[in-house]
Amino acid sequence: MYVVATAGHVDHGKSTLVRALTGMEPDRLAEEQRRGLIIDLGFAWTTLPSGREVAFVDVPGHERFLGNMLAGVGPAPAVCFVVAADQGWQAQSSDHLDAVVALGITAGLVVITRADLATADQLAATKTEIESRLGRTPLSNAPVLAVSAVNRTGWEHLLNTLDQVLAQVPEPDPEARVRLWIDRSFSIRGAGTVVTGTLTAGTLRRHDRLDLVGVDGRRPVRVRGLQSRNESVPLVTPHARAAVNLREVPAEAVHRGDALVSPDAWPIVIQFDVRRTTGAGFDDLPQQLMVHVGTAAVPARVRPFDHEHARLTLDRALPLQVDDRLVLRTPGGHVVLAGVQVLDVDPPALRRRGDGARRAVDLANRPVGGDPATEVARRGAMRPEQLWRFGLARLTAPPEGASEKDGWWVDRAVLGAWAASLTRAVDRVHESEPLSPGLSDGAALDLLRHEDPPLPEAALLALVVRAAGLESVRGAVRRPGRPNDLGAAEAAIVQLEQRLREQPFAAPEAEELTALRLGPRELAAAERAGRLLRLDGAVVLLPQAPALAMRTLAGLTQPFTTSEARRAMNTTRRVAIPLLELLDARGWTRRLDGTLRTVVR
Ligand SMILES: Nc1nc2c(ncn2[C@@H]2O[C@H](COP(=O)(O)OP(=O)(O)O)[C@@H](O)[C@H]2O)c(=O)[nH]1
Ligand SMILES: [Mg+2]
Repeated sequence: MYVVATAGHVDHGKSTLVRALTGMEPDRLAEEQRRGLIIDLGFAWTTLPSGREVAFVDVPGHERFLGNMLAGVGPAPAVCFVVAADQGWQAQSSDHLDAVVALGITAGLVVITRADLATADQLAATKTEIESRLGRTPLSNAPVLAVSAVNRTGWEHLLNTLDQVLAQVPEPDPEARVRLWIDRSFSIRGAGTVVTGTLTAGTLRRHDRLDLVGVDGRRPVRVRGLQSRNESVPLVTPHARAAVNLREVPAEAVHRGDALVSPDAWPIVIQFDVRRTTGAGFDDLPQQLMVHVGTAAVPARVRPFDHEHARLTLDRALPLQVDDRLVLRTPGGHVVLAGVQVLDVDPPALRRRGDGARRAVDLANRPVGGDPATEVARRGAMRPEQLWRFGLARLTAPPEGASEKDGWWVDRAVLGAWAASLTRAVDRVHESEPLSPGLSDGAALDLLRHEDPPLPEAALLALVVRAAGLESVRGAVRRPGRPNDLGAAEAAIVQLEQRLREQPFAAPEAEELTALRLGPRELAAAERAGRLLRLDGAVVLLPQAPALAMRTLAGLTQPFTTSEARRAMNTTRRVAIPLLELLDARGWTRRLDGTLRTVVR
């Protein structure tokens, strides 16, 4: 199936043409039929003599309904531009052409209608005007033909031309991820919520799980049933008009401008950078605008970088990708101000003075379709899926300057810089704290997260450690080959350990520690390494001392005095008191009064 949107000034014969082509009534609302003016979108379809199926999205021509017109044309792959022979080019002919050009639609035809109402001169003048208006647009090669929908003159030529134009519309990709911009939502008794839209890529299947991206963010939904051309179908392939019956969501919760997307396949974007493609430059645009994309219309703030480039911040997030075409319009205004193309859906924060100007240069140098190498270099490391999500060319190998490592595409220069920075920090630690096991993983991550670019994910630390030729042992990054001991203090600690194993409660006096060159720093390092236990900072014992003390104390008559305990352990009050207090604190002994304790059993 092919999908064509109409465009053109009000009362030029768009709806009549669609009706004559399809035999269906595109003007849906009773009010519209009464007023003879369509204000919203109409839908109709037919099969051309060639067998080609075509659906029409009929749009309103009145300037007040430009928003609805944009929602109809936004997702359409081709356009049928209508101009009345007897009235010639009019104001909304220009507005609609601006919109079509801004949306980047290049496939289409121009139908001069109401030919029966025009003189030969009027017809010729209308044709000349159309050709000059289209001259400098991407539609300059679109065929222009005249018909009467009333007496069907030029009809066969119209059908053939439509057929040829559609044959040239690029084949859509049925394997692509889905993004169905919703144009209607209603509920049907017995079926529940039904939404409709133009499927331009990807395949919709019954029972599919999708994400609904709407005003309230993203929510998972399930496809209960599908219809195309009013018939139930198990799947819908592009291009097509699709009606999707959804589970898990009430009709009132879905609106035009919401989108059904493949789960986790799209960046849901609030802020992005764009390049102007048509219309006014950013120096001449207001800072508050209406952004139209797909069927959505969302207020946005503009931060211009230069005449051609700007950052847009939306009032709500939308599923967008690189190269999407957007229309900018004043809020409540009836004209298209400019067309823009999305360049970056994950732009860097602007912090310092001059960042905006630098960004303008970056964006100006960006090739159409994006540049994966720049994207990877800017972040240091990316998963290739992320690049695809942004809508960048689907590379199967890392771009120049990057390598594949553990499922990441890593920029070699950035990895080198991260590794160098980590090495410097580790060396600083080894130098200033020779007894420490190295730079803790937490400190290493903190360091790399403050680099430019920052390390994007903690899981990448191992990669940087490896690239730096360092090693990570028990939560610390260090130079490999460093002895697994306390360095210069090791021999003294071993000596002390040996003595304490023979006399577990004979804590060394200050002079002995000085002789062994064990100062507070070395003792603290030994304690951190689980080799010694310090009580009150000065009493140094083995970590096993409390357990050994318990064995001795359990052999005493209960309860016991501090002196009895001291004698049994063959030690001094300096050691016995803090040791007994530690046992109390651990709940291994209990204090009965000022002098008596008992072992807790
Ligand atoms: N004589 C004649 N009238 C036409 C033709 N096409 C449309 N009209 C009339 O023009 C008016 C506007 O047509 P309509 O399709 O509603 O225009 P739209 O606003 O562009 O959709 C209606 O009164 C139609 O009957 C045509 O080919 N010949
Ligand atoms: Mg109409």
